[in-house]
Amino acid sequence: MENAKNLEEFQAKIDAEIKIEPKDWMPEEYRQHLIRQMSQHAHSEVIGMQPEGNWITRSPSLRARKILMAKVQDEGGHGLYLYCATETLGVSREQLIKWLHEGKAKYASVFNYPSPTWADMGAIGWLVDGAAIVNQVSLQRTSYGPYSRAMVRICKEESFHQRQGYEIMATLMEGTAEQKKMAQEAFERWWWPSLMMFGPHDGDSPRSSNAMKWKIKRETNDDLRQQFIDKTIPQAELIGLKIPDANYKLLENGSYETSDIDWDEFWNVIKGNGPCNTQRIKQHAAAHDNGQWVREAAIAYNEKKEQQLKLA
Ligand code: FAQ
Repeated sequence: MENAKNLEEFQAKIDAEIKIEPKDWMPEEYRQHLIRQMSQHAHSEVIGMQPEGNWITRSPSLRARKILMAKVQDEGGHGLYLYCATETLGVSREQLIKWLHEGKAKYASVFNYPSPTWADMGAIGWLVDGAAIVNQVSLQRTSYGPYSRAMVRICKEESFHQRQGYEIMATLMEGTAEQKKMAQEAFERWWWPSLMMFGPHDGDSPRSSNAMKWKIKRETNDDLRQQFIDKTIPQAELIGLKIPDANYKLLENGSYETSDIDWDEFWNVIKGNGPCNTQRIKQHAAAHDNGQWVREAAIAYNEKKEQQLKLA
C-alpha cells in the first residue's frame, strides 16, 4: 500500500544509496518510470543493431567483419540483459515488444539515421557508443539494483565498441583524400544525432525531476552531454576531423561551447518522422515474426523436459 510511511522509508533508502531490489516495496510511479526508461533502453540496443548489421557483409576485410559481427552481437546481448532486468518489474517481454511495434514505446532517436558508407561504422562506434558510455557510466549508480548491475557489464563491452569505431575513423584519416572525405562526411552525419542522444535540455525534460529525486538518473541530460562534447572534440581534432559547428570554442575552464541542437529535428524524429523510423520498426517486426517458431520450439522443449523430470 502506498502510505506515507512506505514512501518515507523508500526515499530514505534511496538517499542512503541502498539499491532497490525487485521484491522490495516501491511506489507505482517509480516502477512505471523504470519500465519506461529501461524498456526504451533495451529497444535502443536491439534497434541499434540495424544500421551496423547493414555493413557486416560489406566490411572491407575479414578482420573488420569479425569485429563488427562481435560488436553487433554484443548490442543484441545488451538488449537481452535489459529486457530481463525490466521483466523483474512485473512486465512481460511480449508486452514490451508489443508497445514498441505499436509506437507506444520509444527508442533512441539516433538509430533512425542511415549508414550509407563504411565510415558510418566508425562514426557509430566512436560517437554513438561513446555517448552511450557517458550516459551508462552514470547509470551504473542508478538506484534500481538489476538496472545498475546490467550497466556495469554493458559499459565494459561499450568501451571496446567505442575504440573499434575510433580505430576505423583514425585509419580512414590516414588514408587517401577520398577516405578522409568519407570519414569527415560520416562524422558530420552522426555528430548532431549523437548530441541528441542525451535528450532535451534540462529545463525541457519532464522526466528529470522524479528521475533525479529517485536517483534513477544520477546526472542531468545537459551535464552528460557536456561531458561527451568535452571528451570527443579533442579526439576528433587529434585525427584531423573538423567539428561540424562554426561556433564551437574552447573556454578557459577547459570545456567547449557549442551551437544549440536543432530541436525541431529531434522532436520530429522522435515523433516517427526521421529518415529510417518506418524501416527500423518494419524490420524489427518482421524479425520478431520470423523468430516466432524458435520461441515456440524453446517453450515446447522446456515443457517436455519438465514432464520428463516429473516422470523420473
Ligand atoms: N531518443 O524527460 P526526458 C546505445 C524522450 S543505447 C528518443 O529527458 P528521460 C547502445 C524521452 O523518452 C542508447 N527519445 O526523458 C548502442 C521522453 O519521452 P517519454 C539508449 C528520447 O527519460 C550503440 C521525452 O523524450 N540509451 O546507444 C531521447 O528522463 C550503438 C522527454 O525526455 C538509453 O536509453 C532520445 N535521444 O531522459 C546500440 C539510456 N531523449 O518516454 C547499438 C537510458 C529523450 O516520456 C549501436 N535512458 N527522449 O515518452 C536515459 O538515460 C534517458 O531515458 C534519456 C532521456 C536521457 C534518453
